[in-house]
Amino acid sequence: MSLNVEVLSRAADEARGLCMDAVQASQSGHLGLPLGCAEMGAVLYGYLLKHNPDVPRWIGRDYFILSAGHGSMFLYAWLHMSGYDLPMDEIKRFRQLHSKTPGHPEFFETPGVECTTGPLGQGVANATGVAMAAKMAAARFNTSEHRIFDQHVICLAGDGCLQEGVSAEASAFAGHFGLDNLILIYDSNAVTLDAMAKVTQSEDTAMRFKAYGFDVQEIDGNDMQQFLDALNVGKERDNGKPQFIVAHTLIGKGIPEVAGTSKAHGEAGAKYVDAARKALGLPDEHYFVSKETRDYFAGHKKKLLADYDLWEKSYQDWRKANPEKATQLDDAVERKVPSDLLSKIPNFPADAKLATRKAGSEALQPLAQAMPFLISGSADLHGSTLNYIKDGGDFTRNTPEGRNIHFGIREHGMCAIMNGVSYHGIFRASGATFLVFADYCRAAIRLAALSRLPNIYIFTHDSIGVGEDGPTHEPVETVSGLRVIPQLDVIRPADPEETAGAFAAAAQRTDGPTLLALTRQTVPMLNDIEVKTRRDGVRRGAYVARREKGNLDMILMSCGSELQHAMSAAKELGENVRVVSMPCFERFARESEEYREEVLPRACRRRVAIEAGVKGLWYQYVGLDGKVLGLDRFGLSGPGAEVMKEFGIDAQHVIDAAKSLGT
Ligand SMILES: Cc1ncc(C[n+]2csc(CCOP(=O)(O)OP(=O)(O)O)c2C)c(N)n1
Repeated sequence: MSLNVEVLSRAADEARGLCMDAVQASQSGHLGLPLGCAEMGAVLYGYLLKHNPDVPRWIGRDYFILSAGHGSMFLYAWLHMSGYDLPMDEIKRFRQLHSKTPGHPEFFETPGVECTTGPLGQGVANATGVAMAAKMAAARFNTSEHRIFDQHVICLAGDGCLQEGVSAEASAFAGHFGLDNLILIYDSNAVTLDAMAKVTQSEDTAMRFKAYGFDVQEIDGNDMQQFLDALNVGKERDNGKPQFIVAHTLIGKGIPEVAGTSKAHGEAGAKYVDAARKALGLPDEHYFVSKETRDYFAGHKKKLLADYDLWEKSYQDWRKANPEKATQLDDAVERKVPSDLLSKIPNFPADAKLATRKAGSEALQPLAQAMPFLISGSADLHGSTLNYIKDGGDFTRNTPEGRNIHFGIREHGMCAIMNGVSYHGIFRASGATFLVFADYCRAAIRLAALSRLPNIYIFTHDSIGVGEDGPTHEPVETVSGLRVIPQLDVIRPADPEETAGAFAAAAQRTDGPTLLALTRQTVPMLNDIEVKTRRDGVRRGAYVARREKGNLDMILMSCGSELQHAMSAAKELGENVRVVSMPCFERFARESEEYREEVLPRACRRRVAIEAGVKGLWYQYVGLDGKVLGLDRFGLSGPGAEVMKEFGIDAQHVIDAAKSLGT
């Protein structure tokens, strides 16, 4: 079937009309991209994409990711036209409270929205992650008889996305690992927000992507046939190269007063839309979609559903022929995790002397066996982060079934790619680096939290205990900085058994990401606390590590490598002192009021907390009457134990602080 340019051109203009109406009504939002890319939207949603509007999460679909999330109305208009559960009422409520059409696309909020985008560049890396996951899925599940996974990942990005470093990290990764199922469309409209793009960029972007290992085509993005031809070439070229299509478009096309200028970018064109709508041949009726367009998309949907049925038939045959794989796939899609994970991690010897990163390495192996879809990457630090899955193999262009991902020194890219893997919906993504570099990852971690992606961050070298590498490598504010991200669990376990609990808790949490903060340095086994208590306690975020005898007189609290000091201090301070281990503030906050009161009884206000980092967040537990030991400054270069001593991170200082509280 050839492209019905006439009908789709009309549809493109009507999509323009929807965007104009929605932006005009909300007096906010971006007109430029939806207007400039309308022809491309018509080709994608009206012709090329393999998808099923009735089953948005169909595992066999093509993925379309709008990296330039500010152009959200582009997506909403085409999802609406395509017959997703996105009625016109929602288009009319663009950017209004609790609508399905939020300012920027949000995963979960709108059927058909694959990723949360808006922070520029992220979507390019997400698309890379989806493409990698699609390769991994094909390698694991396709058989010589059945190609269940045979899909393309199409990403639309603008100048802004490609200026952001994260897209460069991800694209270099995509080129290197030969993700030829990725098609990146560059909406090259010569305009950014403040000004013409030439004010800030003069590189040859096509050459840049060629250098990354992409195949490059250059087209007029407002010419539907050219665009379709380029997409088809891109889809057919299974040559180990991702595809880059430079699509020259006219930003704000349809509003001559602003088209082609930076004024077209936002909502400035809204005041001209009445005339613009007329010039496009649209009637006075707002939110207008003609019967011809409706009929076309209804017909197209029928075809999509017929294609889906064909796939479904082959899928059912595959299930019959491969029942084991089918069960695995079901489990993966449902994010099923064995409930007895923790018991699969052997106890550590009571005399073990391990860093929690090393304990983590040992905990990871049985988990990886029990969770075949867990993948583990590192930003060139597997040797230090110790999260390599033994016998898991490496992901390479020739071995896409490999479970260890070598992200290279691309922390931001790694975390944004991990998001893509999670959006794809089959694999559990874990990734590692030094904790201090979490700042490089923060934008992606924040989006994982917002989108409730079940990523696991295995971040090591978690405090001034890092030592000789000095303050550049010693996190002091980082753990607290991460704790304030909503929906992110930060777990800082105290010893190997708590580490086992932390890994199991992270694996079992599927409604959001978990960050594990692990030590570089050896920590003692806290044998005074029952193994079971240490392991299970982590799940609840905080627990009584040492119970007072007699009346409760004082509470010492801590986490990570400093819990040992609280435990030692308690011994000195007497029987009436309780120690509370607090490996995860967020988990503790989710516990019932009763449990929290049980662990930290309100009546006891003599409290001391110790953590080798900034103190602020501890005051919520310590209160005005208590004391916090930590450091509100950067660390020092020197042997780790000496740096800890220099800043008073030891049992003696806990004892002194406790004694200074008075009665
Ligand atoms: C990380 C990030 N920085 C800044 C912004 C604000 N912003 C939104 S769109 C935009 C300009 C993007 O230019 P381009 O990608 O060319 O989009 P177009 O003008 O073509 O719509 C900026 C700076 C953002 N959304 N994300």
